[in-house]
Amino acid sequence: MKAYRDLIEKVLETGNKKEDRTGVGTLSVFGYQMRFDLNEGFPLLTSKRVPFGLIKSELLWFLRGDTNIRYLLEHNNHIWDEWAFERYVKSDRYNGPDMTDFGLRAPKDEAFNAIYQAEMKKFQDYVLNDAEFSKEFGDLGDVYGKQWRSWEMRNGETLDQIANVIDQIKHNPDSRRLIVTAWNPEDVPNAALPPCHTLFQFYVHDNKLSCQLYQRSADIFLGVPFNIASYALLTHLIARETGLEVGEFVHTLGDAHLYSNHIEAANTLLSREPRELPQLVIEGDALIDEIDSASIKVEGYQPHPTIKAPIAV
Ligand code: DHF
Ligand code: TMP
Repeated sequence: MKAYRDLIEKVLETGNKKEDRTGVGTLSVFGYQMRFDLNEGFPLLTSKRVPFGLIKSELLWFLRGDTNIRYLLEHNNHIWDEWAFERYVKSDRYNGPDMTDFGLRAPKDEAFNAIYQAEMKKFQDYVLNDAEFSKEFGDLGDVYGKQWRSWEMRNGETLDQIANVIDQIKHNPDSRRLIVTAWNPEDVPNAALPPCHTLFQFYVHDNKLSCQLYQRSADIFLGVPFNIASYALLTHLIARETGLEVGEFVHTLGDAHLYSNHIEAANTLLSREPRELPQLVIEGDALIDEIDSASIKVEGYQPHPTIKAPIAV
């Protein structure tokens, strides 16, 4: 995972000071590429603990074609809560205390944070227990699950990009068109957060499956460790289903940024000695559409402790 450390160093040394949508501010570079040989171990960061369980349930959620956080909440996964909550508090239905800029205010204002946490808890309970509410406010709109599994076509039908790419990898492995895109310009305005991991391509050589991702926007400290492990896992799952070994994961970044309130955390991470990578184990032979979280494990993961950092909303 030296590639990841190099990225942090590069941004700390040469990053441009840049304001951003969230109001937090970043150090950012434009255009960067990392390569991970998936035969050298599973690329889950060891310099801080990265919660692999959350990565699995998020990927299985995408693969189900689901866009509603209800499934994530049922699996104790809260990584998308803020973006569903934001839509709710901006809607006519919300009549609680003012939540303007909750993401910026909560870390700085203890009294506000208590009120925000209480509202967020209520929101989560509604999404989990009230089907009608969940349908309306648990949904993130036209995000990954929809674009991957049921892209809307002009003729009114839907297109399953994942099933198609698996079929093409099996029957036409030399194809240069093994692409899945989450970026649907028409749907961008109707996504709680326009897709960050935008487009990926597969490549088959020597019986090995490689994957390259173009990520338009990359939160280096929080999002990127998840994104690397998630696409590494996806590559393993698709290799398994198409009878191939795994090759490389190539991670190409557009705006790669370190939020200004993550710099200290990033330096802590750099001060730590990297450890041996874990191994991925997938039990049984269930295919992508039936596989459950329990049959996917990492073994030998002995990371340094968690480093907490606030997420920019
Ligand atoms: N917004 C921003 N600003 N950065 C992101 O990385 C991001 N990622 C999203 C949605 N919006 C985003 C989806 N993925 C965490 C990691 C990935 C992710 C969302 C959140 C995160 O907070 N990770 C914490 C642990 C969280 C937990 O245990 O619940 C971490 O320390 O890795
Ligand atoms: P943006 O839409 O203004 O680019 O903000 C999205 C933020 O979320 C940005 O910091 C990148 C980050 N992000 C990731 O790094 N990885 C992800 O998987 C997701 C969903 C978001």
